[in-house]
Amino acid sequence: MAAPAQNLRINGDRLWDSLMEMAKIGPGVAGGNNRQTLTDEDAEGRALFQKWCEDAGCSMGLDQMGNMFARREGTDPDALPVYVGSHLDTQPTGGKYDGVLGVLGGLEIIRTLNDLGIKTKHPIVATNWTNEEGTRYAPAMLASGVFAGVHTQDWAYDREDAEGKKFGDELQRIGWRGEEEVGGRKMRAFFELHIEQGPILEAEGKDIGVVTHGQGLRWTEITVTGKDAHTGSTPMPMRKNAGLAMARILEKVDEIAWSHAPHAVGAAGHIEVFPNSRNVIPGKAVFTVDFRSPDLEVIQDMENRMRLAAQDIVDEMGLQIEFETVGGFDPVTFDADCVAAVRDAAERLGYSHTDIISGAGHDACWINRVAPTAMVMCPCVDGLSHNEAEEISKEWAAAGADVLFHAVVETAEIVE
Ligand code: HGY
Ligand code: MN
Ligand code: MN
Repeated sequence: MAAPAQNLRINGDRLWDSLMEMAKIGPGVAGGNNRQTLTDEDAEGRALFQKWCEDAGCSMGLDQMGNMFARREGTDPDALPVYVGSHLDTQPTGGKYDGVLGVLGGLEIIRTLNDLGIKTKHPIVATNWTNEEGTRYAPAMLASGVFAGVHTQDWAYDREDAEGKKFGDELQRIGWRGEEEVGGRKMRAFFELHIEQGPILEAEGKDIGVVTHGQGLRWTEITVTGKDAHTGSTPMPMRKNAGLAMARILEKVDEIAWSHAPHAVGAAGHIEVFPNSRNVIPGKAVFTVDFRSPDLEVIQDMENRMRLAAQDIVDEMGLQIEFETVGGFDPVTFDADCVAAVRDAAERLGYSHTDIISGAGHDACWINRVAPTAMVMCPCVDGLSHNEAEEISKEWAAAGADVLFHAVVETAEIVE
């Protein structure tokens, strides 16, 4: 396949302006974003993305999970399209670039092809996957998971948020539930541009991460039940303190992750105690343990040891415990040809690059099950993400989008 000419680049200023424009929707309180899935802010961001795509001459497809597919026609309408995208939903205290860079990077490819009057054989489809973050509705990557056949749509529709609102009802309420069956689309390939969300690329002075693998993940929601009681008048030996049990279990989670240093990680980001009153010993604690590693056996070892340790802790304290797996996927190996297209593009464009394993989960991890898939990463400042202070440079954004452009267009085959 003919590669785009070396000097072909996207319009970095236009990409940056679009990022800043999208960041105005669902602003956080400290310069980032709170545009959680299926909120009115998510709906507003979707509408802006749709307008931009239609302004770029795309037709918009929308499936029953709210996944958005902006199609730029190729010269061969029967050729399998090349998909490129990520997610517009954010964490509650999210940054301006996590996910958004990948969606708007895909749109920028289409805008640049229009500017240059370049035709491709294969159509190109810029994509927004619903609910990648999994914060409001667990698990993460929910809609790309339904698309890839990992979850049923009915199960996804029944997922509830903290207020008991169901995913399917909220998708209907914001007006972004399409008619199209989920998962019917066949892809020639899928590419996703994403910020690294870790420190490696910046520390090594590399512009581009060529993502060869994604580490696996396990989310286990744990409910510990003790007994609400007065924090003042209840003698220590009589207490059934669920909060204390949670603290001891989380110490074990940390110890177990460290035992598999340097690649394994473990923590709990979701932590609740009930009734959460200053003078009541918590009778219940609910928290989600997040274990990750590039090695499936390590993930399984961490999970098994954590469950045994947690059971010992609650048995010794006379409390009850329940475990529920609420998310997870095995380590991912991306498609060698797509990965090579990314690496060759970085080389051709003269960007410094290194192979990297993704620490975070991405929609690409599920789409890799149904289409040849690869990812491009750019650095982020101090490796910080899932924090409103998340920051990248305009140059990093442009470099990542340039490499994405070359990999996508080479795969979509330019028609001279
Ligand atoms: O959890 C993750 O890795 C992703 O950011 N949703
Ligand atoms: Mn993301
Ligand atoms: Mn994220």
